[in-house]
Amino acid sequence: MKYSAIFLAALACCPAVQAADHDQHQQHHTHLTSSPAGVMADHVHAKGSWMFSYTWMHMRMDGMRDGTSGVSDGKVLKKYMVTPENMDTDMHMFGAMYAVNDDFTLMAMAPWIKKSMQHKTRMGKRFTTGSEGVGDVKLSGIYALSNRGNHQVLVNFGVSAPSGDINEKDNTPAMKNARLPYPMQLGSGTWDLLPGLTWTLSRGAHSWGAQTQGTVRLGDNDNNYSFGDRIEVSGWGAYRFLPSWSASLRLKGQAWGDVDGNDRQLNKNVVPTADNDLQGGQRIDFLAGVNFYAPAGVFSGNRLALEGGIPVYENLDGPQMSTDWMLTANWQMVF
Ligand SMILES: [Cu+2]
Repeated sequence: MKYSAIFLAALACCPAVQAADHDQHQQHHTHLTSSPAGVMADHVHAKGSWMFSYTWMHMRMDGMRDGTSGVSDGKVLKKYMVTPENMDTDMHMFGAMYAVNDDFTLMAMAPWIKKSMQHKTRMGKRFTTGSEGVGDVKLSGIYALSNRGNHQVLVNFGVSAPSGDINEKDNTPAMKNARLPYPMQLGSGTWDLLPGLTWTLSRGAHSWGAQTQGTVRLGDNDNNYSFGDRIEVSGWGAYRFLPSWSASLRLKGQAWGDVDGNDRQLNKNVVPTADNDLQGGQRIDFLAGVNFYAPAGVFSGNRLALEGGIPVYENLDGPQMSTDWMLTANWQMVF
């Protein structure tokens, strides 16, 4: 009682504290975090509240790599008939979150994916293949082991359903309607487990977070293979430089395995993307982002976030396509 009286007295006479309290109240009310745009499932919501989100992700891949060094087209074409030159991936992800109670939030995510890959043949001819459609739908639960406003420890567990197509086809110079190689498919074809752990801390205008997430494939898909398991570890810091704006820096490391088994409609001697043993790797990305929170009023509860990054380390079972840069834009709306 005594402390709260002192606190109230301080509130009444100090505009700075009032502002800070208002800020905290607003953030608490809306549960919009200062985590970067590319970080998902990093928070829980207050009982009964909903969040809807839309995320657009773009990834550009350019050139080939074996281990940590680049490999020229010419070198790849000495062994293979075809080499990929570059690839663009766009993902439009629609998400919904619902808080069953203050410590447990459900999350669903449905992606629409578009991929395009440009190739060069040994004869010097160029061609492009594409795929587009629904990806794997993910359902998860996020449970707060510790949930004290400015400090949270969350455990995530989810499943990824095989809703994305693994029979994508397109025309190549050698064949009409050819089965596209592993990186061009839209889903894994398997049910996957998605365990994760998230830690976040905020102190005034500063906030920090760390997250690890796994993807564990269950069994083989209908085309006789499974994608490699994946682990991601991410750490970030953010700073609120204006009441409605924050900026973030993040390092994200990930490792993923080769394809286990192989799609019998693919010929691994033609192009390296069709070789199940040339799919695994490790990568560390450096990312910078900015978040905007709509001030109180009609748009209160809305957050817009943008994050872009480049790899600073890449080690691939190659020759395999090398990542050039990535960009994520995200809109969140809390009710
Ligand atoms: Cu949310």
